[in-house]
Amino acid sequence: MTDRRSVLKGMACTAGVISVAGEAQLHPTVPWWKRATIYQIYPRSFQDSNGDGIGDLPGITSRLDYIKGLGIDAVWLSPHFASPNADNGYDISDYCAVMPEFGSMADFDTMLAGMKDRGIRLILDLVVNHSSDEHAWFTASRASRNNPYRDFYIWRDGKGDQPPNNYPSFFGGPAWTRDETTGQWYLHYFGRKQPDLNWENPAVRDAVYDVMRFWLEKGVAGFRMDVIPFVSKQPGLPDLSPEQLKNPEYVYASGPKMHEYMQEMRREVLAPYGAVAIGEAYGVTAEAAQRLTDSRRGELDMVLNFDVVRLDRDGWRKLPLSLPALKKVYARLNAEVGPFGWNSVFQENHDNPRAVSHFGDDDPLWWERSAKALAVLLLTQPGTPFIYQGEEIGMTNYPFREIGEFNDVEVHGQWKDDVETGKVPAATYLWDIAQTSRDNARTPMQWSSQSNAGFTRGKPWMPVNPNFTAINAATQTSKDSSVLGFYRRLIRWRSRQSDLAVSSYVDLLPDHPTLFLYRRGSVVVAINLSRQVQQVPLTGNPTIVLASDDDGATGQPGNLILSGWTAAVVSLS
Ligand code: TEU
Ligand code: CA
Repeated sequence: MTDRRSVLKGMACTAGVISVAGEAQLHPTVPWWKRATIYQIYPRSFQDSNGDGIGDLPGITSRLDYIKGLGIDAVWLSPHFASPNADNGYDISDYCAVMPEFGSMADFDTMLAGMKDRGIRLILDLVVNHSSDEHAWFTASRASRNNPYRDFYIWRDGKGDQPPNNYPSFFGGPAWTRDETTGQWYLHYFGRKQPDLNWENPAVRDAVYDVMRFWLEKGVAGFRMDVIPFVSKQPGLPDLSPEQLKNPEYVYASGPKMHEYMQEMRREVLAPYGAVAIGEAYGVTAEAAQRLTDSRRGELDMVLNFDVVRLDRDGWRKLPLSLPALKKVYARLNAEVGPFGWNSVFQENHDNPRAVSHFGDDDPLWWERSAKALAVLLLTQPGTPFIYQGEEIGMTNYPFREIGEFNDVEVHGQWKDDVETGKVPAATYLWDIAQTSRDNARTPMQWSSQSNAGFTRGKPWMPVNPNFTAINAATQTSKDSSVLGFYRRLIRWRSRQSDLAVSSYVDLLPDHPTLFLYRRGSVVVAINLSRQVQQVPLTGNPTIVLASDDDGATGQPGNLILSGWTAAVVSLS
C-alpha cells in the first residue's frame, strides 16, 4: 500500500500555500453556522469582469460590498475548479486549479481576502462523488486494466453487450459507458463525462482529503458537498426493481458505508480545521438525514433536503402545489431534525426554478409582494437559510419556449430519452420543463437596467431574462420597500433575534389552503399566499414586529388583516 500511495501522490494536490490563521471562535457553544445567513453564488452567472460573457472571480470580488450590504455571513460558491463544463463545473478536471474562464489562483486569493476583510466566510463546493472524465485520475484509470489508478473509478464487465446493471443516469440513458480501450464499463450516476469515484479505495478518500486540506489551508470555512450520500455504493451493484427505478436517488443515497465515510472525513479533515460540512441530500431519507446531522455522531453539520423544492415534481413533470402539503413538509422536517440535528432552509438554488415563480406569484402586479412574503418564510423557519443569487431581488423564471433555448445537459438528456423516442409529446415536455428546468436559475444576475442587465459588456453565455429592466438590483438598492431593501432589513432583524434559530416550531393552521401561520418561540409568523385580503385569527392582541409591506398588515384585537401576498411577524399580548 505504501508504494501504491506514493505512486498516487504525484497526482494529488500539494498545498504549497500561505496559511491564513483561522478566526478565533468566540462562542464555542453556538457554532457560527447556526446563526448565519448563507448566500449561494453560481459564478458563471453572477458577474463578468472581462467581457467574455462568463461570470468570474474578479466579478465576484467587485460585488463583495453588495453581498456585505445584504447582511450575509457566508458565501457558498458553486464550483470554481478547472472543468470542461459538461455540467457547468460539476465535472472537475483539477481540484486544485481555478477554472481558467473564472480567473487565476491569484484571483481566488484576492476574492477570499476581500471576503475575510468584510467578515464573510467562504464555503466551497466539493464535488467528489465523481470527477470529470478529463481528470488525470480518469485518464490514467481508463488507460489499462492494471494501472495504479484503475481502482479510482468503478469498472465492471458488461452483460454481453449490455451494461453491468440497469442503473439509469440522471442525465438520460444508462449510468454506464463502455470504454473502448479495455472493453469494460465505468459507472456514472450523472453524465458520461462524470465518472463516479470509487470510495471503497482508501487512496481515493485520501486524495479527496488532500484536496480539502489544500483549500482549508487557504482559509475557507468548509464545504457544501455535492450528492455526498451517493459516495457509498450498493454492495454488488444489483439491478434496481421497477419501483426503485422510479426514484433511483433513494438507492444511490443509501449505500451501507455512507456514515462510516462521513465519520472518517470528519476525523481526518473537518474536525482539525473546525470546518463546516453541508451535505446535499438528494434522495436521503429522514432517518438517514437525522443520523447524518446528529452532532454526537461526528458526520455532517446539516443537509440540504429537497422535499420542499421537489414537492410538486415528478422528475421533470410539474404537479399542482398545495399549501397544506407544503406545510406538512416543513412540519415534518422540523420535527424530524431532533435535538442534535440541524436543518437548512432554501426555496431555490442552481438546480431548481426561481422561488417567486414556483411558490409565489410572478405576475407583474404581484411579483414584488410575493417575493417579499416568501422572504419571510425563508428567514423565519428554523435552521440556516440559504439565499440563491437573484432571489433577493425577486428574479423570476425565464420564458422558455423551445428546446434550443435550454443549455442544461439534464434537459437535453431528457429530451433524447422522452421526446425523441416518442414517449412524450414535445409540447408537453416543453410546458413542464419551462417551469421545472434548472436553467431558470442560471440566467445572468440582473444588476441594472443597462445592456445585458449589467452582467457583461460582451455576449452573455445564457440569455438575460427579458424582464431585467423591471427587475434588477440597481433600481431596488435605494428603496427600503423593494424586495432587496426588505431582504436587507429582514436579514439584519433575524441576526438580532437570539432565539429564532433555536426556538420551537408550531404550525397553527396546518389545513388552511392559502394562509401559513406558525409560532416561533415568542413570535407568530403569518403569511398570506394568495391575492385576496385575509383575516388571520389569533389568540391575543398582535403587535406587528415586522411586515413585508407596512400598509398591508393591520393588527386588531384577536386578529390580523393581511393584504394579498403579505407577511408579518407579530408578538401577542
Ligand atoms: O445535484 C444533484 C441533484 O440532486 C440534481 O442534479 C438532480 O439530480 C437533478 O436536478 C434532478 O432533476 C448536484 C449539483 O447541484 C448539480 O448541479 C449537478 O449537476 C449534480 O449534482 C452532479 O454533480
Ligand atoms: Ca469573464
